[in-house]
Amino acid sequence: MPRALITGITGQDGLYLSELLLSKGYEVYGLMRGQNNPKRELLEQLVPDVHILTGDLTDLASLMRALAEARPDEFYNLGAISFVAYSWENAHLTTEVTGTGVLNALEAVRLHTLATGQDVRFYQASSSEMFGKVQTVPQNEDTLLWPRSPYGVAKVYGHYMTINFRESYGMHASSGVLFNHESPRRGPEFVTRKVSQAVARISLGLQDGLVLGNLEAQRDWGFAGDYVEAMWLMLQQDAADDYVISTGVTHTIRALLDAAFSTVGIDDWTGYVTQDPRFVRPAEVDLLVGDSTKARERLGWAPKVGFEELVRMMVESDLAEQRRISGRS
Ligand code: NAP
Ligand code: F7E
Repeated sequence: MPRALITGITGQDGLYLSELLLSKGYEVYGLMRGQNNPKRELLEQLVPDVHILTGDLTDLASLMRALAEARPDEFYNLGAISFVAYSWENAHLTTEVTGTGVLNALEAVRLHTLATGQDVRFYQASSSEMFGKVQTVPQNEDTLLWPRSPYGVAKVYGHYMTINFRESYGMHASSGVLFNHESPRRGPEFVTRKVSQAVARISLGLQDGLVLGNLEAQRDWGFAGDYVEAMWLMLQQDAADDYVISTGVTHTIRALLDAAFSTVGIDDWTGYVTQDPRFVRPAEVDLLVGDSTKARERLGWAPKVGFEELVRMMVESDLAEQRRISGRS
């Protein structure tokens, strides 16, 4: 039975990846931080077969302990401070967790292999935010990186450190440059879930309107369930490498609003949405659209869920949740 250790187990991707690996017969271990993590209950409810270990990406010894206990064949480093807007206000902390945390994870794996002789394949959760002020459209594995946020800068560090460990120590370390991927499990601070939750509440008469920032930004949004499959595929290859994972189709926030409001029968949303500079970022990533030709040709990976279906899935899930919470039909 193969064994996997996942950091960021309580996050959106950690949940989907653990379900995927459990369905493939893996023994799954998940690293959870904090002495009383509020997400523990949900984790135990959704994936009761995951073995929970405590630890933190900023604490090398805790990672070493987790590795000694899990003895994984595969290590998926999904843990990060992942909210871009927050990273300007907490730049140093973001650097420590999202950037230096990758070095800690790589070092822990390298030292574990030296001590035990066990080879561990490593996955790093890199991000399209690294492309930032995009130098080509669409973006692929050769596009120059030009991050626009402390989060993006930290991810660039982790990305190059992963490549460096592969080249310096021959580690099977792969980096997935994933474009935005969403789901009903997306945190409510991200724009897709903020919109799907608000649209559900507005249609049930629980909320009057929605306040957003920049409506012109464009994102290449896919479904998280599809993207974790790409992570797993990368670690099944003979040689480690880097891959862009995306749908190749981009939409504005306005198009997201069109799709979400139309799900509840509202064609003109302008009366519900206002803009506030509070949600506008100091530097924006205007146009993200990925080219996943390499992943398609070498991994045989392609996204299954399209934009409209994804948005409908999220709004319908939030409608069900809001009906349950409020008792309204
Ligand atoms: P998420 O829902 O925000 O989950 C982040 C996870 O990291 C949570 O489990 C969180 O734990 C954990 N974490 C935070 N600080 C930590 C620390 N100091 N030590 C250990 N773990 C820590 O993010 P996601 O959407 O699942 O994304 C997974 C990974 O992919 C992240 O690295 C993200 O940056 C990257 N990524 C995401 C996307 C996307 O569109 N979703 C795209 C590209 C790359 P708590 O629950 O305790 O906070
Ligand atoms: O913003 C605009 C905002 O916060 C998307 C993370 O998973 O994907 C995610 O980062 C866009 C931006 O995601 C609001 O300005 C407008 O242009 O949903 P988001 P993100 O910043 O793209 C990447 C790939 C990651 O790696 C990250 O970890 O939407 N926007 N108005 C808004 N965004 C938010 N959050 N809230 C608004 O009110």
